[in-house]
Amino acid sequence: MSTGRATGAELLRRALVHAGTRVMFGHPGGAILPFYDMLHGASGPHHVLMRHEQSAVHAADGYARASGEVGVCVATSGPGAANLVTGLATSLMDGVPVVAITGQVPSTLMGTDAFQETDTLGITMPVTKHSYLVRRVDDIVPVVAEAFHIARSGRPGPVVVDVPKDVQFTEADVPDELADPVEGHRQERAEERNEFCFSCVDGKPTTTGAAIAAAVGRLRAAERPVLIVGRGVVSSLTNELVRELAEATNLPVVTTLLGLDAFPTLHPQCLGMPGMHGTQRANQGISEADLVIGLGLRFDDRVTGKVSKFAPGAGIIHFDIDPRAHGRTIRTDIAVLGDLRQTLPPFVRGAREGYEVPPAWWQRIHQWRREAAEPAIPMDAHTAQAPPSGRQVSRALAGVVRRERAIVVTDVGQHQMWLAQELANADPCTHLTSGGLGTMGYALPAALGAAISTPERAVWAVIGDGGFQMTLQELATVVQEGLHLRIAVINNGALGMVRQWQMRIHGGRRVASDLGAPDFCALANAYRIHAMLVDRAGQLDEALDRAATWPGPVLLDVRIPAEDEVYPMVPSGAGLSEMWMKPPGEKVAP
Ligand SMILES: Cc1ncc(C[n+]2csc(CCOP(=O)(O)OP(=O)(O)O)c2C)c(N)n1
Ligand SMILES: [Mg+2]
Repeated sequence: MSTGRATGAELLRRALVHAGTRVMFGHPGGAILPFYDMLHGASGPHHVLMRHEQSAVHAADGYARASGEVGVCVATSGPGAANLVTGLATSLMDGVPVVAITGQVPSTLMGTDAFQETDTLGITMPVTKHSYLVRRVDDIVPVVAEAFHIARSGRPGPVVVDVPKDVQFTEADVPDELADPVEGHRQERAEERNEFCFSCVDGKPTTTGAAIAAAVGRLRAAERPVLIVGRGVVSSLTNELVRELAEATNLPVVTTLLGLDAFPTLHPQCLGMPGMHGTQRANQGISEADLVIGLGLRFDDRVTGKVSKFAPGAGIIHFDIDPRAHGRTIRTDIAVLGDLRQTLPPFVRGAREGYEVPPAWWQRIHQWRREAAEPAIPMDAHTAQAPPSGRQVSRALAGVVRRERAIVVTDVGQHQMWLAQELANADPCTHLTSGGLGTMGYALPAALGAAISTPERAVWAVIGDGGFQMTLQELATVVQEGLHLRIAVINNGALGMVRQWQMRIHGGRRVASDLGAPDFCALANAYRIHAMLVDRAGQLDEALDRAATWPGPVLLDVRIPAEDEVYPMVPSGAGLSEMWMKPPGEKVAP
């Protein structure tokens, strides 16, 4: 039985609607035009015309991170599909659910080097959870359903669905299931179960229940435990459980870059970010711990520093849904495999029965906190006339973001690290950044996607002058969609993070890291966006307040000195306890 006939292109549109897609981000072209034709006069999904396909994936990624739903993007064959690659890799690294629809040349021309033909399946397979080439029109509906399932189940990630043009034109029966009501992405994800998981204790496979019991036992014996939380906590919506665990046991909590919104930054138990630009108390805490419990993180090299010096005296317990993450970078004593929504509750129940972190451990941590306390930044008539420092700007931005309970999306570089160090977030899904791939150009399109998915929240995009110049064409999309985005370009006239490495690690030899700068205000004005120049510290607060209340998109060109550097810093190859608190050679504060 069927509910009529439709072309493959129309089936594709209906399958997306059926999967809960309200918005998709794309850029058209010949091989995907039958699909675009079906959008003419259709009730949905709403299509946002991005100015570059890389931005389309980043926008879908920002949409997904801010809302917890699957982000959808669309591109044509050949150059369109190839432009998706960086965005797909970004989403894969950070475990973000995205479905990308691509047009392909007609089946009869495939393999002939046809106009705009690329092997999309081959190119995208290594940067996705899965890629499909749909050869038969009857496969469109089930493949789209499966693609959404793969994108959001397990460790979420991107999936590509490549549809040749002739398949889009072919007519077929409309399957009955498209008549069913749509449940919405978030709900379906919450109902998933991980019933067949196997875990490991001291290298021996065991059931997840036994591993959790062993983990509780290790915690009870711990004198200097540290909890590290990552993005898995945010994407599994277990923030509250983590807070319950921490508060019931008084555990110190370290939050990775992608876990900064997994636990309230200003909570007295929060030690901040670990790793290359982490806090002293987080890195020192890990280095002296006798037990590290990781929840939903990958222990990547930016977090661990030199692996042999990572938590040298600690047992490691690692909860993660992705079996590949266990033991990949560091030795793991207890690997608990599964969704945190299932594995965390029994662990929390066991942990809260009679265990509390010994006071001596907190005394040690408080000592580091006092040692590294950042002094308030003085502001007098003289300093008010000088350009603000990177830290000053980040602190002010963190303040406005906190007051507004805004979503903040950062790009990649020094500004990203300063803001991560200053962030004062309380809510999940409010700090978006490209952590794993470190993709410059991410912030503007991702912020655009977040603004569309979460209209009830203010959205700030904080972007370096280098990264901004990689995707700034999306200012046009911001205006076309009428989004009230607040954009702060942290302008040091340099590829600041590269410059810092050249200054500190490559003997001060600067090559290809000085940018100069165009007039970003004039550029914003060309897109009909209101813009303000901030080149004196005394202007900062007022400019941020005006931006926060401006009734439309607004851009701040914030000039900071190119010489500003991010500290603490763990130089590559060093252990976490060997961090530099100040530029090497300068006197370190006692
Ligand atoms: C697409 C891409 N190319 C190159 C890099 C390497 N990289 C990391 S940080 C950085 C400099 C970023 O400069 P800017 O955007 O101005 O930020 P800043 O560090 O100055 O705050 C570069 C080139 C990258 N992360 N991504
Ligand atoms: Mg810069």
